[in-house]
Amino acid sequence: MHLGTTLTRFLIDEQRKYPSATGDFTALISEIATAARVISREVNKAGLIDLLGYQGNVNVHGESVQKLDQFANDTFIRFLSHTGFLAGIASEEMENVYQIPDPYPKGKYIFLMDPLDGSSNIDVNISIGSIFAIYRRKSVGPQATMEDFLQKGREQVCAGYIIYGSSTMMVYTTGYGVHGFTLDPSIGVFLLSHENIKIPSRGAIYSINEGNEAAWAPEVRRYVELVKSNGKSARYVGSLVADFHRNLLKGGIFLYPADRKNKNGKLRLLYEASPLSFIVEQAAGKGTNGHQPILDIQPKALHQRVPLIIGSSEDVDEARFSGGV
Ligand code: P6P
Repeated sequence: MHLGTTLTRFLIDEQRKYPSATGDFTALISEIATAARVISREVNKAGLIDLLGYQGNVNVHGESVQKLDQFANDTFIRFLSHTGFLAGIASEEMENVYQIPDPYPKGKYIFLMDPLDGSSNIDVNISIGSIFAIYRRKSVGPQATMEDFLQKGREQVCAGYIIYGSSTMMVYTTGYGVHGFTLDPSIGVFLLSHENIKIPSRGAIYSINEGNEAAWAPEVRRYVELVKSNGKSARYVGSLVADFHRNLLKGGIFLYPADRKNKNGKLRLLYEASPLSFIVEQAAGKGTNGHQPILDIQPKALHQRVPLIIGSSEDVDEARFSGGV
């Protein structure tokens, strides 16, 4: 495939390549990309909010101004509800599952998302991102059930993220490799910029919040000392998608382990760790909780947290932790 191909053309060609692929993904991913463009526009002008006369939650025109993560959540729902491919949506921004309302048809997939991760970084102009995962539903009734959402990450049929940074990029996999598309804002189209991404088997970067060192388990402290003695560089922006994306392209390891403050780590299993682990495994990397592949963990609750060690395969193999803190 030629770099610069549009996302739509790429999806159509992928659909032709894999007879098992249905047009559902082509339509779903296209709608996700549309939602991403709308969110990107809002994120990019967020810094101007004050200059544009937004006071609190109301702008100069009397229109309500939502927090950007709520806006992102509602934008994905607005663009995906009507497609007829989804039966329900779960989100970090919503305590409970969102059931696709009538009159929209209920589809055979369910969608999970962190609609805008790291949104606290917006006002300091650090890259942030949206993360999503798609599964086939297991239930057959009129509404999606919790069983549909509490599936192992290994069951994902699609996972991706959008990073709103110096450029807006969408990276996704449907199990046939990882592909990256960069938004050309002048024409509002995502263009293939990174085909079949593979993460180096070992990297020169480690990413962890060293401010938590006092709360780490001794085995985590020993590992971090090891990587420092091996000359790895510390890179940590405190925005999961930005840290993950950099390490995916350059190689390296990101760690948010369990510690005495966060017994199960801080990051969420279903809509952060699992989709990024599906992507990184498709890119020949690994994602674990320190001793088990993330994708093999049986979820027990929608918003459960999990320790996350993710990145270059050889680096993740070295970072094995029992989980005791
Ligand atoms: P800490 C952002 O708030 C976030 O959820 C992730 O994007 C990021 O990786 C992590 O938290 C940073 O957490 O505790 O290092 O500030």
